[in-house]
Amino acid sequence: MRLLLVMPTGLRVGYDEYFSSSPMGIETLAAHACEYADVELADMRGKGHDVEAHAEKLLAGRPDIIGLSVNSAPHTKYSLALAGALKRRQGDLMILVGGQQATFLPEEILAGGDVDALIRGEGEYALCEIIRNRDYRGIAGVSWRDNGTIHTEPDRPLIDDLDTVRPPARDLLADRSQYRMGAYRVEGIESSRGCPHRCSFCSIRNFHRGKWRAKSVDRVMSEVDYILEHYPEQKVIYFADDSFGTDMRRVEAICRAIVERKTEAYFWCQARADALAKNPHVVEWMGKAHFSAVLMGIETSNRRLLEKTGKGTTPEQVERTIELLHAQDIGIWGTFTLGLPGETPQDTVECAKSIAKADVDVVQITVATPIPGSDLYDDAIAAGDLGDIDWDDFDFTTPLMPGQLPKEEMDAVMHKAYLQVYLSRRFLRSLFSKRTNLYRLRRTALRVFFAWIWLLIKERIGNLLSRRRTKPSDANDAEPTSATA
Ligand code: B12
Repeated sequence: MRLLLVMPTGLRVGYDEYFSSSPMGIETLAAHACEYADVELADMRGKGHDVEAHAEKLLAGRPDIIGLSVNSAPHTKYSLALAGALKRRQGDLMILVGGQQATFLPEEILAGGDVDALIRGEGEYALCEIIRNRDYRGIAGVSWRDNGTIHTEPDRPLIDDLDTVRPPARDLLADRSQYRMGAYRVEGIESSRGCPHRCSFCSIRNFHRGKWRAKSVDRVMSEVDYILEHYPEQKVIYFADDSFGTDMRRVEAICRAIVERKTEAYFWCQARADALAKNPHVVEWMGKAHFSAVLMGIETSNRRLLEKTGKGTTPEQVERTIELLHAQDIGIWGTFTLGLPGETPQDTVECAKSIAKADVDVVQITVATPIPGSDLYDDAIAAGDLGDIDWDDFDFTTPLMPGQLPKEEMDAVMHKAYLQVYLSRRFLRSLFSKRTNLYRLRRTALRVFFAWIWLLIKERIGNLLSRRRTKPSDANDAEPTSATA
């Protein structure tokens, strides 16, 4: 039995070119499935959107089953088109789909008729059962299609002991040079799953049914040791958890264990401001353990809007955390959200302006997007706000909800905010600071920023040229140009 697991390409705006980490979902699935099948992995990110050429390539090894990881909204349209192209070429192929986005859209994904079955939630054990049975019917956690009828098997219980989840089969994607952000080579570790909080814009709570589960410190460290041993190059190890700081005693234990390793590697994680602000001594341990960046959802400076998200953090906690992290020479990758429900056009402009005032080292601004599995999505569907959905528009820069600024205005506000951050005197001066991690991170941010500007310029030029080439009569049939094409 030959199984090919595929990480589809996603955003058309070029994200994959400047930050790509290895697809840990399919690597983890492979580590389990290889007991029952010959497994291969394909990472299609950053390789354009030509589904016909991709299908041709993927079928070269005559797989019996192909599994697609539809992990974010921007993967959806490409994945469904790819499934069609695969099925047309090889009718007896079994096509499976899973992932964060797919889990919440079984009917829509199966309705097209090219995908045979969809695995909701964690995929390790359901996938192994499918391979063993050579059938997807009757397996918990699976939705499948038969003659136009969609069958929904009961939910599969969450994996109780995460230490039983095997480490990702990194060896199956041997060329890891592409997994980097700017100058940093990155390797990820999933040390926990889920998040106990309830932010209106996030889907993780529903994906993991409100539970947060963690691997043991020993188990986490065995993955750290594997990476240190097998990838000796200078690198960042990032914890891909949604909320690494949920148990700060565990964070301290991991940091102590890292310190014992005396490694040169850097560490990144994603954590909330409240957890860090309340535990300064753990932040000190993070400094000792060589953490060089923390991704933190700052969202908005507007207290009313922040409260409405249900996130439960405060602007004061954010400020305190920035001070604590900077004191340890740990950079902050701050993510900000514009267009939150209840935000007026004036609020949007003010929130965008305030981003430059936060002393953050990497800035990521997104537009509030109603992703499936989130409260925003449920509310938007209930209100009939989304109309005909084009998943390519769910790129986190396109306003989709009523009350948000129109695309062109939102783009202008966002671009101005980025310029105000990265060209500010404070930011540029800090590039020469003595705090090594901070200036390294800021230089990387600046490089990524210029790469992004270059992509925007290329996109604009492409749009202009294609408009010129398109006669007015067939303007409606014109394909949107893509920066990655
Ligand atoms: C690390 C990460 C990234 C990394 C790399 C992701 C990657 N695939 O390599 C980076 C930083 C590049 C990234 C980028 C983006 N990400 Co991201 N990312 C994550 C994060 C934090 C961890 C992913 C991970 O490795 N998990 C660990 C593995 C083991 O779990 P998994 O991938 O979910 O796989 C399991 C199941 O889903 C399932 N499964 C998955 N695929 C398949 C396939 C089959 C066949 C089967 C049977 C099962 C199955 O089984 C697996 C094992 O249990 C997740 C949140 C999360 N905790 O998962 C967000 C998340 C997936 N990302 C998200 C988003 C929005 C994005 C971006 C669009 C952000 C942006 N604004 O640009 C981009 C998209 C990039 C693109 N190419 O399109 C959202 C997606 C929500 C949605 N519905 O759209 C998530 C859920 C975070 C969130 N709550 O908002 N991301």
